[in-house]
Amino acid sequence: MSSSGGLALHTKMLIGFVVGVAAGLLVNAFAADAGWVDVVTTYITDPIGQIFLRLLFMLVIPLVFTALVLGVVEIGEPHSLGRIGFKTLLWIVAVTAVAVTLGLVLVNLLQPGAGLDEAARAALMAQAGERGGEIAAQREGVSGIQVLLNLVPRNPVAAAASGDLIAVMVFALFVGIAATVVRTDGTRTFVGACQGMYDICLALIGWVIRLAPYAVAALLFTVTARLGVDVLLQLARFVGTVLLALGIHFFVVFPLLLWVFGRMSPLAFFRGAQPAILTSFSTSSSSATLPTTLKVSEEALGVPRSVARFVCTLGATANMNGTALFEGITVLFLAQFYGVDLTIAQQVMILALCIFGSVGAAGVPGGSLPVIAMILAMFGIPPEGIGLILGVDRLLDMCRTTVNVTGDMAGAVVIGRSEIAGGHAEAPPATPDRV
Ligand code: DAS
Repeated sequence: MSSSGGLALHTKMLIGFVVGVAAGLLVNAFAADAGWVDVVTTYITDPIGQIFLRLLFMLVIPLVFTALVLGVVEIGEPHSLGRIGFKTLLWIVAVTAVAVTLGLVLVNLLQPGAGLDEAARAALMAQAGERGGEIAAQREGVSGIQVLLNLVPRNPVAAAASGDLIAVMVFALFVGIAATVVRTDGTRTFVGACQGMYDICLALIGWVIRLAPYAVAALLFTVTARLGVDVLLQLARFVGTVLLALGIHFFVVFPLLLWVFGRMSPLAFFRGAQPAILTSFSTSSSSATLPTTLKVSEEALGVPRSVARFVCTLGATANMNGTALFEGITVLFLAQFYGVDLTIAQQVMILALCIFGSVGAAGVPGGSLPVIAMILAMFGIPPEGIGLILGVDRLLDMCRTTVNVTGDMAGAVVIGRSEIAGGHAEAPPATPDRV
């Protein structure tokens, strides 16, 4: 999807948000108990929202499975310099884990979703419960050891059928490793088929996301007709929590990593990275920014070409610190909003899901929404809550994409400096843009 299409889409989502909220507030103020409201929500707005969510659900398993298989194969490819591949994998997992942890700590501290009137919350859950409760029931009373055993699926097809996303992810990692080690015509054909399936999923996400403005209006109407203006206050707190977390990661975590591991002045880095930072903010797409990311990394930040090309290209689809942080905050915010208590063990599971789930997020506007929908359903949190988030997704997607791309460049600098220090690569010749 082109960046202009993304901007037009986000603008339409914003319009859907305003229309849904305005209509919902009017109904809440003047006709909250009218019989026709239940008819409208039951036969019009709720089905529209459900169709959109089901279309997202439909894509999650094939998207995440193929993204993880391809990511592992790419890192393990001999041509991709195994040493750099290992350093890139380490960077992706470690820095994404920091991002998600930061988000989970802040959403637990600030509790942006708490405080809803109990009766209103019960009404929302009653409407969504038959979808959220089933999955949650499967996980009640599961011991910590059993949670670990469940990570390895006895039957990957059954895991996929029951929406057990983390078991599917573990299976995909095993398949990716085997496809890298066993090199036959058959495995190469299989990897090619995975690439084809991944490309099809990206195209389908692009089509499904075009329905988002209508789903936003329908889902927001349903919620605001019941809750009134309170929901907007909670939404404002959600946006503030996400922006605070992204800001800390961008202005504190990245400078620390660059200074300690990249031995590079953070100011020099941000000065050199500015063109890619501004492009990612305006396009909301890591993929659309990739040409600028590569140019800036090699010319302004002095990253050896072999490192820049591998780290930035893989990072554009697999290293999404901002997205992972956003996924974690969104899941916990909606758990608070609907009154679903999550144990520490469940939050650790969500941490892992967000780290690997961000690998499965597509580098296009709204690319993370299918994974979020699946994680919500896994923990008995009504996925309808995505409608709330969609309404404010434009600003948040611009900000999290900026963090994603900046994380790719910071990783390229740290790994590039490590390769140069180890004598494995030459520092590229200085250019006028060099910082
Ligand atoms: N817009 C995605 C990207 O391009 C991020 C996301 O949807 O979370 O990085």
